[in-house]
Amino acid sequence: MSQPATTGPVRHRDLAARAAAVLRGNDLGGWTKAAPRLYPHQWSWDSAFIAVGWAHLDTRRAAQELTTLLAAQWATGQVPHIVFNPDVPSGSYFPDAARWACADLSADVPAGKQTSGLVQPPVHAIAAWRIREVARTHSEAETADADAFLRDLYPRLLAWHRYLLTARDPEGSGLVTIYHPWESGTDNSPRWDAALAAIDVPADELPPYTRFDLQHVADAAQRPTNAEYDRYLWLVELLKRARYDDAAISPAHPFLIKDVLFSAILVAANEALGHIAEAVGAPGEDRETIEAWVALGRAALDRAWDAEVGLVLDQDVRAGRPVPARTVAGLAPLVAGGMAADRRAALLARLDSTDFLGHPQLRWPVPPSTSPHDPAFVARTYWRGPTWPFFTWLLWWSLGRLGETERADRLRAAALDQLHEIDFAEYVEPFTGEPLGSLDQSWTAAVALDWLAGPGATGEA
Ligand code: 9WN
Repeated sequence: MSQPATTGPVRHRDLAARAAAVLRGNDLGGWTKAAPRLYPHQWSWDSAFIAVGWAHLDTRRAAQELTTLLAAQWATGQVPHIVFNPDVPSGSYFPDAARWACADLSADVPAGKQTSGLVQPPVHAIAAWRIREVARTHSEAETADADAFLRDLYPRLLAWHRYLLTARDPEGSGLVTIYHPWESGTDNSPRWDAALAAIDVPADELPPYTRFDLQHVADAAQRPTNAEYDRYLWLVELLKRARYDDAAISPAHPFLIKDVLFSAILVAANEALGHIAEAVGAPGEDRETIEAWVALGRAALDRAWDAEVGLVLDQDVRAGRPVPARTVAGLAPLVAGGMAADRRAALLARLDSTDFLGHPQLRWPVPPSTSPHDPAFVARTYWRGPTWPFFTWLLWWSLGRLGETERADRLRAAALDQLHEIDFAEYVEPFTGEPLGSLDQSWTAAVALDWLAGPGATGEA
């Protein structure tokens, strides 16, 4: 859809109105589907970004988004990566609730909920705290409601983070272990290529399946390949055999990776949880625990630095070696914060380099998911090159936290320029600006709303 030839504040106001319409269009009352057709369920980390967007329309609705998601939290503390919408006709998304069979296999699933058996990066505490910050700018009544929401959510968030720090890090290393590429949220990133290639899929043991995702994109090349899907589905079968029990999964699972981006998000989320703990008057003991988690995560990210690659690297636990992919995940300490001055300078230089924002062919200076210099870079394929607006938001938010205001402002300006031309696409070809994947993707609209609410964005503040 071409945009009307408006400029400045009017152009931005129009974008905000269209973003709000996307969220409202995907709203199913208490929760928001990730995309109109491709993703008709509630996704975990999408929900957190979506809640940040809702906050600018209605802070109570924003709170409800997270409350609904966390109501599906397992007894272990894990927050499932998908909460299934039981009203969606079969054939809408695969793997569906029946294929996961979580409630049949695990007693930890809350009664009446249909969920997946994986997790996604824990952005939720960050979103919960941001809702409260936005509420404070609105009214005392909204702030009081936001405080009540935080009091209700706090124990669940604490249990969620504790699960990640224990069951997902039995070594106490400060880095979270993921069991599946879907847990990273960056599904077919080159980060996972070597580990996936080492997995043999016994054709006679993998139950047959039909992909529905390809019906919703213009070109199958935008999505992961069938070979990748076979491995994704085989990993799910293995998790089912272990009845989704962490103790049973850990020793033998063929995909065990310490994910630096996931771990960095957990550090930032623990900082947010610390603010929440203070706001709700949590015991001092909790606050000390949370502070220790922050320090543990940062120290681990410091050790994950690879001087030769100039990025932090994931650690493949099974193979016993780091994963030398050049992707945005390598910039993870910028999200975690608190690094030494020389490391911070090196990471910022890397961000500005032709690996990321400084690449001369970029349509807009927003980060490609995989560096165009990585041999596995593919401009139109999912996590192998395209830019993802929600990820640009995460980086922008992180730069702001680091006090890198000018960089953050530049990034927001570029991101808004992009948003005017992509119909709230899920991801975007970095050189041509072609919108890819689903249009009207909820988290793309949500981050647009957050950027547009910020000072200067409308030209009026
Ligand atoms: C699998 C919903 C999700 C995002 C992920 C993104 C994609 C699913 C898929 O869509 O993953 O979880 O079917 O490809 O990679 O980050 O949460 O938007």
